[in-house]
Amino acid sequence: MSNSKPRVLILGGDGYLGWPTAMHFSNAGYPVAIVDNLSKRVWEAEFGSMPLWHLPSIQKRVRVWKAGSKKEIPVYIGDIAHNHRFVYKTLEDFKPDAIVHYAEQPSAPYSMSGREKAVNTQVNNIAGTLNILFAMRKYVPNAHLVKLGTMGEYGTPNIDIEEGWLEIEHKGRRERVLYPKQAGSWYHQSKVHDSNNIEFACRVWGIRATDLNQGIVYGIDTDETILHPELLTSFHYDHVFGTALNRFCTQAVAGIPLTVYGKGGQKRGFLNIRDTLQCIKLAVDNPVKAGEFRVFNQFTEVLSVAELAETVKKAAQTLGLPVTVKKIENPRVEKEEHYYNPSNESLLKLGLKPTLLSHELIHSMMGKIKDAREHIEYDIIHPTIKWKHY
Ligand code: USQ
Repeated sequence: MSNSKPRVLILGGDGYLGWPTAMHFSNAGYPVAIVDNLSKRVWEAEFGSMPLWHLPSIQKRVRVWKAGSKKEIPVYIGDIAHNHRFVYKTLEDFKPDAIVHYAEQPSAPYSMSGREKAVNTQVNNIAGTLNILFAMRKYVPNAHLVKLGTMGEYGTPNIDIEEGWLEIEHKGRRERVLYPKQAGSWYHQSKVHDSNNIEFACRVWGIRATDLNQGIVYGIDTDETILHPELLTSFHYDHVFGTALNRFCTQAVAGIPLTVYGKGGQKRGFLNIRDTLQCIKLAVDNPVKAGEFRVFNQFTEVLSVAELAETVKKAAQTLGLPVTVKKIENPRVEKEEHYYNPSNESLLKLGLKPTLLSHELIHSMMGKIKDAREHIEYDIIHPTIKWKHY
């Protein structure tokens, strides 16, 4: 690679993580472009699950970014899953050195809400990734794919979770295999299938790829979103797209009990949105060699859902907010008490400096949520999508 900064293409650049990632690279002087088909905005509308605050269009946000930073972020609007010609044309035109791939349907409940949504999720995610792989082979065979996978691909096995690969000994012989997957939703399964397909493309075509098995992201602000009110990113607290901590902080501000599903002993890896940006940058700055399928587990701390709720409750109480935690019937099929010991050494070795969950951080999130309090819709908080139909 030459001395100049790699050209970074962000797929899903209109999303919660894609937009802050695009600004982060742009701020650091990397040539950046965004690809998005705006479908997340449609999926939200299907459930009436709108973000807590109005999100300016992606075109508006790149204009605001340019006005402040004097840096351009071209936007390619198109569908990577259903229009391979669009993908080919975009890669031929922008010639990325790194492709950061967030352009997927990200919600487990969405994917579990019926046949149509399960099929949409898997077609969108798996076909989109396949089209990217074919386009890379044809136009940018040396580019590095940085793909967002999920910790949920592994499930919660009763053995330690390694980073993507497992050394096994079977009947006296040894092999390095992809770590066995026990995903917990059609969405998480789509990421498993993506990982298998990407590993195959690396093995057969010599593609370079890093699969980032990310935990549950929380947070609102990054160094770039705070530069202007219209550079903000999306924030969900609803039962379809809202994730645990973002939901709990909103519930605390709304004055309703925190919705712990089942016993709350479900353990997960969590990370702050700022750390997502650090991790992506570390992956892009440290590319893999041709043919390598590298997997990093991307989270900074492990907490149970009950511990998470207690942390939010205590932080809220120091602000004088009386918060209660309510264990409600679990709409999902998942272990509620289990062993969980995933490794996350690789990104730490590359230099990741974790931003750990603190009362200060929760207070800062609650401050932002409080400012938008009148937009909270109580009807979209309680979970109605069940993994099993009784
Ligand atoms: N949970 C509650 N109460 C709630 C919401 C969730 O107890 O109000 C529990 C769930 O039952 C689950 C855990 O919290 O055990 C996590 O749920 P979540 O909705 O925060 O996250 P999840 O569905 O696993 O998916 C999210 C993102 C997904 C990403 C994944 C990372 O939506 O895109 O891949 O986190 S991970 O969980 O590590 O697989």
